[in-house]
Formats: sequence, C-alpha cells, structure tokens
Amino acid sequence: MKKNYITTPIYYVNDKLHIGHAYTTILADVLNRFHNLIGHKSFMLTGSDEHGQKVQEAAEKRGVSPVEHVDEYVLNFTKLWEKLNINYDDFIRTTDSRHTSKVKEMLTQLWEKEEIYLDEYEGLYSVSEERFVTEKEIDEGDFKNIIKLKEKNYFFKMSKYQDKLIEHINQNPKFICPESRKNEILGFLSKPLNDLCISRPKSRLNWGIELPFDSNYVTYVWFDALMNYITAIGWDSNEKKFNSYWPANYHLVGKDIITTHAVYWPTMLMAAKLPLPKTILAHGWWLFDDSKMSKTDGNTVDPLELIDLYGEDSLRYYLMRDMALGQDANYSLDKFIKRYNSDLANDFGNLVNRITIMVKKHFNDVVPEPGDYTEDDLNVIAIAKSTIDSTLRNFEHLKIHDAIEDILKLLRSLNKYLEINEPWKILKKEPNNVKATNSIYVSINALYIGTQLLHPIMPRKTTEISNVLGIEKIQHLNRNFDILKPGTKIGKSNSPFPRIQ
Ligand code: ME8
Repeated sequence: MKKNYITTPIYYVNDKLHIGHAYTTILADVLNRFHNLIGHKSFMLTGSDEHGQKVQEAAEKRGVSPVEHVDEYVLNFTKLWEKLNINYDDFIRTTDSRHTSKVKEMLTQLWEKEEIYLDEYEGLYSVSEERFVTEKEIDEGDFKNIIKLKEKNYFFKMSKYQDKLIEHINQNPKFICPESRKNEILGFLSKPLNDLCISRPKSRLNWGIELPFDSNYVTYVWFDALMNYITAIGWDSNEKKFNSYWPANYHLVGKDIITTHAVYWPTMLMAAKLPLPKTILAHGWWLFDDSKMSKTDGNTVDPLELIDLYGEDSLRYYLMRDMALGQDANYSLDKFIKRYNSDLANDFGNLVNRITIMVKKHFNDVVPEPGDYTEDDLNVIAIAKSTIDSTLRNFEHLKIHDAIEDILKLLRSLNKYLEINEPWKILKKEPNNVKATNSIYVSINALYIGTQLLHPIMPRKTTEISNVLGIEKIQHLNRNFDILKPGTKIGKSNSPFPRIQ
C-alpha cells in the first residue's frame, strides 16, 4: 500500500538553525501527524546536507577533519528537533554510506546511459552558492562573491528534459504549489535551459562524493543532496520499501530552493526513469524587520531560546498560525506574545480551566448526563462537527493557518455559549438544572473535538489536556460528538497556558 511520504530540505550542517528552518520542519511534522491522525500511514524524512566547500572550510578553520566536524554539528540538529517534538521517521545524512553508495550508483547509471558528458566550461561562478550562475541570475538575485571560472567538468543533460518538464507542470496543477511559484518556474523554463554541471574538480574541493567514473572529481552538492529523498527510502536497495513510499507526496521547501527542486530534481528523475514527486510546496520566508531571516544577515531568531522561555508548543502554534502558506511573514516577539495570550491563554486555556473547574465543583469530577438538547446546544454541536469538516478540507489544501483559525473560532464560540448560559450561576442555586448540565456536557465534548484537531500542531499540550479530560492518548481522530461519555472521570487542569506578562 502506498504510504504518505513527506520530506523537509536537508539543512546545511554548518548552519545554526533559526526559526525559518524550524518552520519547515514543524510544518512537515504537523502534516505528518495530521495524516497519521486521520488514519493514513505517513512517513516523514528530514536530515542534513554535509558535503561541500563551506563545510570543508569550516572544518579547516577549526583544525578538525570534515568527518569530525559534521559528526559534532549534526547533533545540534537532532537536539533541536527533539526539543521541538518533531516525530520524524528517518534522518538521513549525506555522509551515510546508504546515501553515498547510491549517489554513486545513480551517477554510474546516468553515465552509462550517456546522460552525463565531459566538457570545458567558462562562466561566472558563485562561491557562496557553489554553482555556475547566469548574468541574468546575478542581475535579479542577491549573489555575493562571483568569480570567473574556466574548467573541465561533467554535465548532466538537463536541457534535454525541458519540454517534458514544462508539459508535466502544465498537466499536473498540484506539482508546484503555490500557483505563484509554479508561474515563476514556468517563466524560468520559457528561456533555454542549460545543462547542469554536476562535478567539482578535487583541486578545488575534496569534501564530496567521488565520481565513480573519474576520481579527479567529486559530485556537485546539489546533485548529492537531492538524491537524499530516494536513498533514504531504499532506492536501488529495498525495492518494496521504495515502491511503497515513492513518489513523495510533499517535498516541503522554502522559496529560496524552488529551482533546484522543481527543475534540477525532476529532470534527474526523468533521466533515471523514476516518477516525479506529487507536490513541491514552496513556502515563503520568515522575515525580521521586513528582510529575510538568514545567517549572513545576522538577523536570526534562535528557536531554542523561545522553547526554553515559552515551551515548544507555543512556538509551533505561533509559526503555524502566523504564516499563510506561500506568503512571507514578519516575526516579532511582541506578535508571538500577543498571539499566545489571546489564542492560547485566553481562548483555549481559560476554556479548559472553566469547564474542568465546573465539572469538579458541581459533578464530583465526572462528566454529567445531559437531558434534551436546546436549540443553543444543537447549534454548538453543529459548529463542532462542521469544524472537523473544515479542518480536514483546510489541511487537504495546506491552509494550516485557516484550519487553526476555524478551530479557534469553535473554542471562542464555546466560551461565548458558556458566558450566555452561565451554568456556574444556575448550578449553584439548582444543582440538577438540565440546561446548565447540558451546557457543561456539550462544551466539554466540543472542547475535546477542538483539542483533537489541534493535536498535530501542539502534540504535548493537547495530550496533557486530553489526559485531564479522561482520554489517555489522541491516536485517531474520533469524529463522533459525544466522545466523553457521562461518567468519564476528569482530572485537574493546571492552567495549560499561563498568561505571559
Ligand atoms: O538550502 N524563512 O539548506 P539550508 C523560512 N542544504 N524558511 C527558511 C528561512 C526563512 N527565513 N531560512 C531558511 C539548503 N529556511 C540545502 C537544501 S535539500 C535537498 C538541500 C528553510 O540550510 C527553508 O526550508 O540553507 C529553506 O528552503 C531551507 O531552510 C534552507 O536550508
């Protein structure tokens, strides 16, 4: 059976990861958890990109070997993902032998099929991007450190696949998302496509995978890195596993690396006669004061600091809620705290406290038995049910921020419903009042629905809350309304989201 397969970029091992990297990884984790929640078998891959000039230079600077350097640095990644509660299924390193051996195998196959040739090339080379660039790219992009370079190199016949790729993009509207990125790539492909230089002479760069047909060269980092998506799942080694995952459902990337994913990668796959991924999803950038957050500009925000201060679920929530997929978003601590206080402390946290306190006070810690529903009750039940439908729809269209907003609307409407019905006042005077009892029964069940739906976004907090509501684990989405049956024992809530002052 085909499984749902989601990938993140494999980040450069040298980099200190900031909330931009955290965003893509959290997004993958949220989608992965969501698919598992609705009963799909889903698999998430992340990893580290460990070859190339910058790594070689960083190791030299520190006076250690590249292997020692990457072995040490990769731990920063796994530590951060653990702190962010990222439940990845596999972590691939481009220095893993399961990867390097299969990159060589791919190169051998393409060489034998004459998809690769040797040629001398003179052109403009971006040292920071580690690739040849065109004049036009330089005009339009933000390249530093461009040099003129003439050397013999190996080239992949990428241009041969230009028409086929254009046709594929036009015939598969979901291949590149969002639409704006698809148009950008079609624009790029409307001009002649060059062949892709896939080697670097060892005189310049040692730290890479040696070409199997010429030991004077190593493989270009992007050819090496892109292959991770198939080497991790057993391409050419475990056919059964490979076929149950490939093609990937989602390659999640930032818009900075859309060309490598939507042009280089599919043409490589075409040459290898492999199916193309179903969707390449390029999200926008996290900005700081309106400019892209990046190491070179020194304007990054460290996710570890935010996790230590406010917990990983608050960060996961903020990043998912405040970026509309595809668009850029501006980060500020002020916005983070406002979002937390209004949505999590006020709307969600207060609701949990309110309801659990009433169950404790008036019903001895046990979910009460409802009577005949009023129109008001039925209205709330209908909102809860339609929130399940809209969440499923929004996730399918990757509108995570809209999904969250709908779930929060449900929680807000529950707070309002309780404020109008004031069960706390009525039950004080009349402990068996049906209308008041109903409002507790209906709101606790609707709260559980909201908690389940927010589970992929905030796995730890929603598990804690569901424990308080008497459910041990949120495993599969239960679409029934009355999940918390009368008699269910409720625990004590410890203010899941205390206000940040
Ligand atoms: O490009 N906003 O790795 P990388 C949002 N190794 N996302 C951001 C971001 C920002 N300001 N900054 C970074 C590489 N990202 C290659 C990938 S894949 C075969 C090889 C995220 O460490 C976003 O996902 O530079 C972006 O595409 C990625 O980090 C770049 O990570």
